[in-house]
Amino acid sequence: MNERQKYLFDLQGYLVIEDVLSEADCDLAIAKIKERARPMEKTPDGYDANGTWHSAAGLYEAGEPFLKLIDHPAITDVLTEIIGSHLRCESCYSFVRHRDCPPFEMHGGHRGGRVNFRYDVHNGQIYTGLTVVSIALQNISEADGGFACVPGSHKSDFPIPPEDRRELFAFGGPLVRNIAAPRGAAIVFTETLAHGAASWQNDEPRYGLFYKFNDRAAIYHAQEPRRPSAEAFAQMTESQKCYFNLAYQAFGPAENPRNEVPQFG
Ligand SMILES: O=C(O)CCC(=O)C(=O)O
Repeated sequence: MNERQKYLFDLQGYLVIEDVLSEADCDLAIAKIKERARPMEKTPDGYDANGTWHSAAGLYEAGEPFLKLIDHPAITDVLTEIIGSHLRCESCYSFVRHRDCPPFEMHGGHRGGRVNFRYDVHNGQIYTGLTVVSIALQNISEADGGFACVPGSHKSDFPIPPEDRRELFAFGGPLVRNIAAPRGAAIVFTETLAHGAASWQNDEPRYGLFYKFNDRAAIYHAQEPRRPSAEAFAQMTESQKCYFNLAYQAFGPAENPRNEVPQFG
């Protein structure tokens, strides 16, 4: 993580890393997501999806480019600096959203959430928890909608007052910014940041691709249902397999005391 990245991440709570995937990788990812996408009845907020939200899972089984994003150096260079030296990949999925879809309401936005939702800096070292890597498989402009956040809100010590949420966390409102990203970029953001997704406003659907990372010793999502299949593990390197180990830091079994060798696959 270079000084510019550190400055921007600390200031904003998110960072856009360009040129993570090539054009060909983006095309391949979109083609594989299209094959796997299934309609969702409800959005994560419980809105009627009305045919505008689809999701795709089991992406590791589809091979590249999904596997290389588990430990892509341009991404892990940043994550190991802001989360910790040993990482776990908590989940990987795609949401495909069509024009005029319901939003993904704003969530997060203060650092009082203990291990998974925190943000601090001491002696030049950033400490955060659950972190999202959102891959832009298309060129995304602010007018398109999609990922939106309140830059800087990861440092807030206070939750938003409930009576002010509707006004202050409104998409297009006074605080919330839509974030543009070029094709092939990764948007890295801490879940502690106030963020969500504005309704998509482009005729070409948004093929969102998301990875969630945590310290290997911490956990947010249930692991079992998200663990890659045997078919997926068979395609991974030993280093990639370690990202799916159970959560512990040290004093593990004799053959893996510091959680550095693959536990599954
Ligand atoms: O669709 C998006 O970009 C927002 C994703 C999001 O809110 C999350 O991963 O928690």
